Amino acid sequence: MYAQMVKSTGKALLSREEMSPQERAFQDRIDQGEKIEPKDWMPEGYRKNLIRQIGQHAHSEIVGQLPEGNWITRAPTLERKANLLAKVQDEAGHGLYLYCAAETLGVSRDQLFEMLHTGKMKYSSIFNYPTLTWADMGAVGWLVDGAAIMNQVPLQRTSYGPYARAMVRICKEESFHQRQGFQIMLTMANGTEDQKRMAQDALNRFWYPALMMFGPSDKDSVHSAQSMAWKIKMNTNDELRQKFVDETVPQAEFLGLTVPDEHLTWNEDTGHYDYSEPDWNEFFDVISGNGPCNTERLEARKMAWDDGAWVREGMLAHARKSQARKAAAE
Ligand code: FAQ
Repeated sequence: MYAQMVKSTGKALLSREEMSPQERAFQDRIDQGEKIEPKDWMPEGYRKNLIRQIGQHAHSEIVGQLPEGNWITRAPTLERKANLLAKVQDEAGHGLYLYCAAETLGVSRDQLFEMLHTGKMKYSSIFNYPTLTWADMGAVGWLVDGAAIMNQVPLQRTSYGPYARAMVRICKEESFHQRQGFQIMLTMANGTEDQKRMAQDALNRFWYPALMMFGPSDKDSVHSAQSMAWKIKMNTNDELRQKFVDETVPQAEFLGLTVPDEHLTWNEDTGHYDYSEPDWNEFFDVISGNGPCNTERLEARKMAWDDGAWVREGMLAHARKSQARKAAAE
């Protein structure tokens, strides 16, 4: 796995004295806020760690279409259907920009797919949970896209140029997604008793999985220290999780819904909410492949890959014929 390769370089967090002159000059560029571009020299660990993070991010966008795609045919109105369809298409686009960004680091898209399909690369834990009711479309937009934005807005300033630039458009679109989700929640929370119950149930089921999207607590995060030194990540997992809780709790109050955490309290001293941690055993179980929908999600992706073989083969045959015709004409 790429992450293991990064860890196994044994070069994480070198002091300035331990760095080679080339590594020192690279770190200086990062510290001065310069962007690193594909043809620039970069340490092997930087390249591999970026492939890992961008690749996982791309896979998350692609696998992330499945829980919502499942509801397009069952959306309650034509307007809701059009909005959801547009959102799911946006996620496909995000995956494609991110695969392009990863490709600039010398990995092919086929290799990335192979790593996804064989379980060597992860995708976000959140997409291993089922979407059981229409209210889940509200909760996914509000909470899942809300958490994604919290994480991705700082990534617009990440040190790798192609990744940072991809984030700009992605963040704009995720903001629309978050609002459409919140609007679904608002409608349901102010609807009939049954609709309000469905909205509350969706919040109950998605709250902790949304908190898990930010990754393990800082003490268990293996990549944060090096990724932050290289500005591949701009904040720690716990910092972003706290920010998400602080912004989302007042939104839940506005909806008239209850965050399913009996220990949730505003802390005057810290100026933040105190909240309960997610069940980390569940998190590690889900990212090890044992979540409620892991098998289903991967099967769906593998089937899409296999079903698309004839398109890839046709396009390659067309490219070969065009090349041969061009060569013959010359
Ligand atoms: N799920 O050392 P750390 C979206 C893994 S986009 C699965 O803290 P890191 C849009 C981690 O990979 C959502 N695995 O790792 C949308 C590592 O394993 P490895 C995706 C996770 O990288 C909305 C191990 O645990 N966003 O939702 C997760 O420094 C709606 C140790 O963790 C991104 O990918 C997790 N939640 O921090 C689409 C943003 N957390 O690789 C459709 C970019 C951790 O060694 C519908 N990524 N792991 O085998 C990041 O910011 C970081 O990669 C983190 C994790 C913060 C996710």
